[in-house]
Amino acid sequence: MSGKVKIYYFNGRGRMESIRWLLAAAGIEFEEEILESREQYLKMIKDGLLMFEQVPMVEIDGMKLVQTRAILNYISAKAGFQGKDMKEKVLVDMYVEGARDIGDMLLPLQFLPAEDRENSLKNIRKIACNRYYPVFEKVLREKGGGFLVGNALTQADLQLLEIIIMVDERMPDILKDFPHLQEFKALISALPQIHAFLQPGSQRKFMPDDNYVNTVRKVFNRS
Ligand SMILES: N[C@@H](CCC(=O)N[C@@H](CS)C(=O)NCC(=O)O)C(=O)O
Repeated sequence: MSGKVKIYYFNGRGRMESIRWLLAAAGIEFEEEILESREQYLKMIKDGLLMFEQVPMVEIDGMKLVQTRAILNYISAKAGFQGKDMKEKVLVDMYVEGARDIGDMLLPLQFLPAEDRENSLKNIRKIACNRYYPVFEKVLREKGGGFLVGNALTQADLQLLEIIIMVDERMPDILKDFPHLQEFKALISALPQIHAFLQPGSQRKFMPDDNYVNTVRKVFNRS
């Protein structure tokens, strides 16, 4: 790999967190440029760093990559996290997108007025428990546990674990009726690179707070 990987985003999870997970799981070291001010963001645009004037942006292998899914797929391909053939890859992609459906519901949560968050959480819980978690539970049950696809770690395992942990943080009892998901969570969390990433002091970010939301609004000049 030419040069060190550098990622450009806010000091928070948002769309960058899955990329951090993937880099950590792949054992690829990275440094972060934390976006804090509008001036910094405008300078990045002026300098031609952001193709669509958006972050996440990741400098890797002499390229400046944007678009979250494209970045995730590139790192996954490098790390061998895409399954062993096309049929495994399409399953990986389906599971990743399914897990991201839940992530996409969580993403705007902190940006909602405080009084609307509770309702939104209830809705996320309902959808996760009735639609998405049963699918993953069934996949794991029928496989007899282990990884979601094939016999090796893929992007699907990482994406699902990230979502499970994020949802757990807000609803700690949500896995009670999903024994295979509980087992999966324990298994993948114990893999050495993941275990290290889950420890305090790693490059994993915390749940978004109002400070994070205010910074994002300031940088993008939004109310
Ligand atoms: N499709 C893009 C969307 C990226 C995106 O919307 N990023 C937000 C921050 S999380 C952004 O830069 N917004 C600024 C803007 O769109 O003006 C991706 O998946 O990376």
